[in-house]
Parts: sequence; structure tokens; C-alpha cells
Amino acid sequence: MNKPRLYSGMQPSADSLQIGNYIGALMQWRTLQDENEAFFSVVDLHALTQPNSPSELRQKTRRTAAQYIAAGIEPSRSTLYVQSHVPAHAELAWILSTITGFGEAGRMTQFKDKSSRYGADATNVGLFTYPVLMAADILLYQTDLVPVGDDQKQHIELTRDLAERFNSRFGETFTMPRPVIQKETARIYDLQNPTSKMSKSAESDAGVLWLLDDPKATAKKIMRAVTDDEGSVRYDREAKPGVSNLLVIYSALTGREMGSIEDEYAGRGYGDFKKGLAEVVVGEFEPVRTRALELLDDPAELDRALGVNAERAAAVADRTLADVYDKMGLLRRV
Ligand code: ATP
Ligand code: LTN
Repeated sequence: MNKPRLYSGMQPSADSLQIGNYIGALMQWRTLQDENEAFFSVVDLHALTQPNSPSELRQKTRRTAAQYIAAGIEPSRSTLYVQSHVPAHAELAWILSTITGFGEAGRMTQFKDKSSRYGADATNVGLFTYPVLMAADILLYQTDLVPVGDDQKQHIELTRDLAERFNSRFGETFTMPRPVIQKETARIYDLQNPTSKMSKSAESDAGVLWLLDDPKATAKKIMRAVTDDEGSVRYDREAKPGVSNLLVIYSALTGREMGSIEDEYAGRGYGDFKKGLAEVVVGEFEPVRTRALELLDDPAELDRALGVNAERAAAVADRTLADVYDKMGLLRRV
């Protein structure tokens, strides 16, 4: 009965997820939900750190949740919910901010990257405290395991430091979470710029494969992917980043060894290989896309499922928060 607790989440920062989110996160979450008691959130409070129109944010939140479900996260088994539906997240984030050092938060590389990219005027305090809110997400659920990409490793380290600090100051309260870092081979790069990570919020979407794109658009992007002039389908991340990226996608979606794919396409051109890959990707995406669009056709039903899951999440989170308030000496309301 006592399965390890697992927690992960994604920001609703686009209408569609991209293939990196699918391969690097959703496929693993789907597998991990069998052996763990899993919580998956759509972290809409985190998304507020970037400008959004309110109607778009609402739409992206629903769409992200629909894609989790369509990709195989089962809301009857895993607790799949929207972060802002559980007020304890914001409350624990405040508490944790009072034990986080200013310098400690300032050392987070994602904050440094984002704030220098946006410039001092567009940087907000929420971006600075983003990792503290993430720590609250994780610690509220007494999480054992956190599957994330290696860009999030530093945030998990901070989460562990905060858990340890709180536990030693106020008594055992939080479970110490461990990161489950995805393999380097699970990292997908932009098809037009195969040395930078594919991302939902890329400046140009020419090299991004969207889960909800129509099959023709997806196939076209694959046919136009940057390769090299050697002409042989062979994995070599350094010398052939474009072809290697396509091979990684092929292998991740089919479960086939890289070598067997290389053998299949030996002596054939990139055109054939890309056509084969387009079939694989479209074949994988089609049922997910159809199911996601079906779910989005009935937003009331989707919202209802999210509501039920939020209640389940809140029951766990509220227990942890009450314990925290008590341990810190906040006067109990009678
Ligand atoms: P944004 O551009 O809004 O930061 P993103 O597409 O880079 O979004 P995140 O929302 O930061 O993705 O990440 C969600 C999950 O998807 C994380 O677990 C992350 O590791 C994974 N992920 C994102 N991009 C890739 C990628 N290119 N390859 C593999 N995994 C990825
Ligand atoms: N910061 C993460 C998203 C995220 C998260 C979390 C991941 C927010 N809260 C808790 C794991 C656990 C990101 O940008 N990928």
C-alpha cells in the first residue's frame, strides 16, 4: 500500500506541449504512475511570473491538463490538478521564503538567466521566489521522488536544503525529496537549431514539434529539419547534432535501439529517414491529439475532474501546512 510519493509539474506556458515535454516528461510520468503515488500539477501560479492575458492563461491551463490526460496520466489513479486550486501552495511558499537566504535565492541560475534576458525593468519578485514556490509544491506532499530535467536540479537542491533547515529548526516535518534526473538521451533539441533545447516558449516555432499540431504541419517540420551533408544516418551528437536529435526522437518513441534504426536506414538518404520518422511521430501524436481535443470539447467535464483531483491534493497539502503552522508557533484558530 505504501508506494513512494512522486511529484512533478509543468507550467501552462503555451497552447500545446512540445515533443520534448512529451518524451522528457509525460512518457516517464505515465510509466512512473504505476509504481508510485503520483501528483502532477499544472503550475499556473508559476506561470504568472511571465506576462499573460487572463483569457489565454485560463485556456493554456485547461489545454495543458487535457494533454496530460490524453498522454496517459489517469486522473482516477494519479492526482492531476491545478496548482492555484490548492491555496496551501502559496501559503507554504510564504513560510519557506522566511527561511530562505536572499543570497541563496540569488544564486539560482534559472533566475539569473531569466532576469538578465528580460532586463531589470521586466524582472519581477515572483521570478526571484519561483524556486521557493516550487519547494512548497514538493514539500507539501511529503514527496519522495521528483522527476525533472537537469535544468531543475538546482531547484531540487534548494528544496532539500529548505526541508533540512526547517526540520532541524522546528522538528521533523518534511520528507526529504530526491530528484529523478532524466537521461541526457531524453533531451530533445530544436529541429532548426539542434544545439539548443526545444522549448515551448522558443522565439521561432519552425523547429518545434507541437503535440497538438495537425499531422501535415508536423511532417513538414520534420522534412525541413536541419541535418548535415554527410548523408549517413548515424548517431554522433558532436559532429551530427541534427541527425542525432532525430535519431533520439525515433528511438524514444519506438523503444528501438539506436543501432537498429541506423541499420535500417544504412545506405538510404535523409529523405527516407525523415519520412520514416514523420510516420512514427504522427502515429504517436495522433491519438493523443484526438483525445486532447475531445477533452477540450467538454470543458465543464474537464473542470469537474480537475476539481475532484484538487480536493484530493488539498487533503494531503492541508495536513502538512497545519503541521507547519503549529510547529512554527502560529496561534491556532479555534
Ligand atoms: P518553457 O519554454 O515554458 O520553459 P519548456 O518547454 O522548456 O517550457 P518546461 O515547462 O520547463 O518546458 O518543462 C516541463 C518538463 O518538460 C520538464 O520536466 C522538462 O525537463 C521537460 N522538457 C522540456 N523541454 C524538454 C526537451 N527539449 N527535452 C526533454 N525534456 C524537456
Ligand atoms: N519549475 C519546473 C516546473 C515545476 C515543478 C514543480 C517541477 C514547478 N513546480 C514541482 C517538479 C516539481 C519547470 O520549469 N519545469
